[in-house]
Amino acid sequence: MPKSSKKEAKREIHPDHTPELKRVRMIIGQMEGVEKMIKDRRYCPQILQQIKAATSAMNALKMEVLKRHLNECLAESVRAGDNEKLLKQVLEIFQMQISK
Ligand SMILES: [Cu+2]
Repeated sequence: MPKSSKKEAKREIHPDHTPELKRVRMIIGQMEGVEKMIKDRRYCPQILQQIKAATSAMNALKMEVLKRHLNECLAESVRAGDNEKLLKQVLEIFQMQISK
């Protein structure tokens, strides 16, 4: 995220992502499961399966946060007719997808 964008993000009011906390807690539980499996010296593919499940849950979480951002933040720019801000927001999303 560019420096000016970070400052901008701090000043603005953002959507409530509290509904996503359920998924966050589920992922934490899955990762604690991975930790336990590693400590218990479980069979590698079983650990990989658990990591795969957590990765799927992370992707679902990512989609929910993105969906809310599109439906609320970008929609607000559309309503306000602020095309410059809208383009910045769209570009920011694309940059996140490209840079890993
Ligand atoms: Cu947003």
